[in-house]
Amino acid sequence: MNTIEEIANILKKLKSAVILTHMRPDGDTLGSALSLGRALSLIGVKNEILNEEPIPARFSFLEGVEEVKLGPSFDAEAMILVDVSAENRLGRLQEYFRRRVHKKLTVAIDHHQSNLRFCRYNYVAECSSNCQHIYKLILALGVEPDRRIAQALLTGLVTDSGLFSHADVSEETFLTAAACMRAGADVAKITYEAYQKKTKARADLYADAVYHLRYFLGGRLAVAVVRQSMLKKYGVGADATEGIVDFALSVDSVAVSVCIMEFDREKYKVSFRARSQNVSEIARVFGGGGHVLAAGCMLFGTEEEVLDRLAFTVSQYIEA
Ligand SMILES: [Mn+2]
Repeated sequence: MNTIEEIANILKKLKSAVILTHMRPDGDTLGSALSLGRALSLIGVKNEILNEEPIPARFSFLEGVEEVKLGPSFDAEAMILVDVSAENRLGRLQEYFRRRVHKKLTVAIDHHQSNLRFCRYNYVAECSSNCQHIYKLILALGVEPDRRIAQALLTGLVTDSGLFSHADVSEETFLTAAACMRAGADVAKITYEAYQKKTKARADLYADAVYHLRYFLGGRLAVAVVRQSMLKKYGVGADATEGIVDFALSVDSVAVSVCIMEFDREKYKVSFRARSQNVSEIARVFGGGGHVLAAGCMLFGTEEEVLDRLAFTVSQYIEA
């Protein structure tokens, strides 16, 4: 693995770069990309940010987010991946990456312990949000964060930490947040816009999923099910499921909470949360990965088959 200083020295020498973000973009991958992109521009490195889909409206308050593109507009010297733990997390941009990976300089900055180190240069260390790493990288580039950089960084810090509530929040998380505040970031605006605010349709989906939570293993496993029919009924997209799995973990008997979202017939996107249990290990059984306390995978089959497999596998890990 490389150090932040090594990564900074590589980036400083670039003429141009494309910054790649992960599918179902969140505040951390966008905050990482927007702040790093701005810092690179300030030191004269031409760059653009790509995501496989249009950015959700709740991030439209972030300056520069309107310039995030679905595909490249120039042939960049390097590809920089932020908050991307595996190639398949790029979604449709995976092919773009694969076609260039042997010709271009590739750099990854990530905070997922499951990161596969698939770039030429990698800085990977587990922490609360990738924006913590990006803050250090920006300083190593010799850039003093301005208000726009601070706002993007704090968005990653706030959202990935669940409003500074997760077990991996550290002293460094708060010190980085303090530096963002000093540079003019607006924490109340970020918290409301990127984390709390939801449409009524999304609130309705949330209420429905929470009302129908299913419990297994004597209440230690809670599963929220979101079917295609529910997304249609409330007129919301897949990103509307965010937060449901966190609610399920708040029930006092629950050690592991799961949200299964049917994204296609008999195809489920599965999210795990825990307070102490290593759910990254459980997700890996199904070919997924993530963080110790927040992970994900895909599962295929009918809803009952998926629930059976989940309950069985979680029972193998959970302490009796
Ligand atoms: Mn992240």
